[in-house]
Parts: sequence; structure tokens; C-alpha cells
Amino acid sequence: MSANASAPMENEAAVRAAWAAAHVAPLWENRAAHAEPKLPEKGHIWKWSQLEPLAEHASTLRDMAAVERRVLMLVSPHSAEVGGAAGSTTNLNANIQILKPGEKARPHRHSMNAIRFVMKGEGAVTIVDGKECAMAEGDLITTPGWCWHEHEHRGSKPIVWLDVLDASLHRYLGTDKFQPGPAKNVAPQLADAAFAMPGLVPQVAEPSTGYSPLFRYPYVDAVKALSTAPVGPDSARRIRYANPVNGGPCMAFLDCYMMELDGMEGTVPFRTSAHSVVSIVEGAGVTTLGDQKIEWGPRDTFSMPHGNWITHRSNGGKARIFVVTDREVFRRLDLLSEEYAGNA
Ligand code: GTQ
Repeated sequence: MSANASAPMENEAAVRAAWAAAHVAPLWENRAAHAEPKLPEKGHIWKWSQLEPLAEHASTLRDMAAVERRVLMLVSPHSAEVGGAAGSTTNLNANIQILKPGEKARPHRHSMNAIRFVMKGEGAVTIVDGKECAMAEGDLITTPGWCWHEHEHRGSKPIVWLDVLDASLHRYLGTDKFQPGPAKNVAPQLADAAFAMPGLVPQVAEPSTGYSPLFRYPYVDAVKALSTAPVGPDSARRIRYANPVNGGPCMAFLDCYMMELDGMEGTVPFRTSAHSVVSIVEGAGVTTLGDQKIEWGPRDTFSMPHGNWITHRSNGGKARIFVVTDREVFRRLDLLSEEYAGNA
């Protein structure tokens, strides 16, 4: 006789007590294990028009903890908490950081990888393992995990940049570590000039650190590279901020791109298992993300959680879009899938 699915469990209270005492649990009552496939998380846009006054206000705060790092976190209403805090989307934590002329954010290091993408202003430097990286609009600065870094503003007007870290992923993995400065035992660095000849890199004893030895990718270079880049499978031009030593991503968990739209029709719909955060550098347009329409302009930031079909369209003119992703995490785990509608 087959068991009746709705029949009550015999001696239920005793069985449950025995399970609890033995620290076991019935999988068949675990709804998550049998859940229907989840809908992709929604994206969220942080408009510059809303962020800028908040950044200006943050720069007036005298609270010493705020002054240490004037950072406002971009917390998506759609993103799940990991280790007690939500991010901008799974694995990626985008923040804006504000520094006033003359201010310094003192040195420290952490296992989390971070990028800094300058949204507005110039004249600051980030010092990464002793290497000074000038910061101007559109520049990308990387601070790889466990590299010492500090920020110092030598310019005359406030500067605002976007920080994107893999903090949630480290919290999930239990690998989030932090050490306050001052910097010590800093490894000697090669000058960026050593990597200025395409295809020719210095031969050194330890060629690979797992991250790019370039900590600074100036915007002017990105624009030049974009101008000769062919259009990709989605019809946009795209460049990657690569590690010149091995052609890999700039950091183990974070992989950055710049995309250019040229007033063309929308890009071919694209879907990926990687998450990303986008910062608009120039131009205006609209991104369709699943069933959302995200209208954007200069300095807007938005999240593109994985699994959504994505198309981008500029409003006629040229648009440049900076994208930071956790693509490499999925690629290394053999979990990366990337599809273009119609080209599959
Ligand atoms: O500038 O070192 O947005 O340590 C979050 C954590 C920036 C930084 C953030 C950090 C920093």
C-alpha cells in the first residue's frame, strides 16, 4: 500500500524532537530546495541628480567616522542581505565617496577588491601599494585585495567617485579581512611606463600577482581604445580593462569594461550569469532590463542583476558606459553563461 501524502506522521512530536536533538532536518520540508526557478532580481538606478546633493551634504559632516571615509552606500531595495547588509546587487557593493580639497582618507587594506571610477572632479590621488594614481573624471583606479591604499585630495574642488567592491562575496565566503595602516612591507612596484608598449611586457621573476600591475587606466586611453574597437556581438563597441601581463581581468573578482553606443538602434538583447554595476560617463539613453526601462544620463549609476535580458540604446548621440562585473567569478567556476538573442 502506498503512503498517503497527506497522512500525518506517526509519533510526530517524538520524531521532531529526535531530529532536533540530532541536529538533522527533513529536506522534503525545505521549501527553498524545491522552489520554482526564481525571477531575476530587479535593477535599481541611483540618479546623479539625487546623489549629488547628498554627496554635497556628506562633505559637510564633521563626524570623524564619516571623515575617515566619506562614503554613501548604494543599497538596492531589491538586493538580498549577505552577512547582515544588502549591496547594490549580489556580489557587488557600489558606493560613492567624496573628498574635499586638502582631505586625506588614511591608509588601510582589506581582502576586498575595489575599483574607483571618477564621476566628478579631479586632482586627487589614490596611493596603491606606494604607487600614486592620479584621479580625474572617467579614470579607473583599482585597489586589489590586500593592497594598501589611501586617498588624498590635492585639487581645489570636491571630488566624487564611485567605489565598487566585492564585499558581499567576501562576507559570504567568510574571507573579509581588514587591517588599518600605516602601510608596511610594501612590495616594490613597476612603473606604468613598463607596460606602455602593447604586447611587450617586462619579464620579471614573479610575473603574475593575480591582479593587473596597472592600478590606473586613464579615461583618455579608454576613449582612444574605444575609437578603434570593432563592434561586438551585441553591436556596441566595448573595451576591457585588462591585466597586461596575462590578458585577464584587472582583478580576480572584478572585471571592468567600457562600452560605446553610437546613436544606433538598441543593442542585441544579452543575458549573462554575471552581475554588473554601470556608471554612465557621457550621453543619455535607456536600458531595458527584463521588464524594466531604466532611463539614464551622465553620472547615473544602476545595477544589472544577472539573468535579466539587457538592451541598451542611446538617445541619438554617442554614449559611453562604464561597467564593472563579477564575470570572472562565474567564469572561473565554470558557471558563466552568456547569450545573445537570435544569435544563440
Ligand atoms: O576607499 O578604502 O567605499 O575601504 C568602502 C570601503 C571605500 C576605501 C569604500 C573602503 C573604501
